[in-house]
Amino acid sequence: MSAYSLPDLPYGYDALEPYFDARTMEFHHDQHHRRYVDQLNAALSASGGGPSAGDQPIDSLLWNIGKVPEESRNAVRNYGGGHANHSFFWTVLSRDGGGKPSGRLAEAITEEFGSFTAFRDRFTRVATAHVGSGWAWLVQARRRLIVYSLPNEDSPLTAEETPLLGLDLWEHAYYLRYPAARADYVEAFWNIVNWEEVSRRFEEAA
Ligand code: MN3
Repeated sequence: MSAYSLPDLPYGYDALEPYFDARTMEFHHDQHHRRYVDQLNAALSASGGGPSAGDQPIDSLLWNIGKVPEESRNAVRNYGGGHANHSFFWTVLSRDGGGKPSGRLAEAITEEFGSFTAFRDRFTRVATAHVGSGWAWLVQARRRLIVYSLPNEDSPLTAEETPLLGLDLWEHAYYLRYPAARADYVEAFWNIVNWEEVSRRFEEAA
């Protein structure tokens, strides 16, 4: 069994300033994300994750979580989820982000939610109202777009749903810059959403 590894951030720690601050990004990637990778590898080498754990991409391990032996399924859900969610998160953020999606994704959002603004309001409400740690998600499932939140590091992939956009709602993601004010963090997030990457994922899932 080979091991999972921490991907590099696709930009510098300070790339998302002033919306996401450099200290939070460094801590979030180098400490939190690394810990999920280490804990996942430790759990898999202790109890085994099935013959192909470690050799298949983390996203497919989660998609097929039913095939993971029961004794390591919780570790895969939590630590594997943490690894997949953070790896995903870094890619849907960009200093050149913000604004609105275009093309087929924009059409699908309008069709599902009525307008881009209605979608953004819904996602913002879900993210702000979520109690405790977790993530807000826009997913593609059975050819529909759905917005919801999940607790802890649960990944939409374990329900065979494809994440298109996600926002980390754990306090470690925002408390340095936005102490106890998640709503300000969610508002800042819209300025750095990498819609090009979200569109690419939508096209791939469609
Ligand atoms: Mn996090």
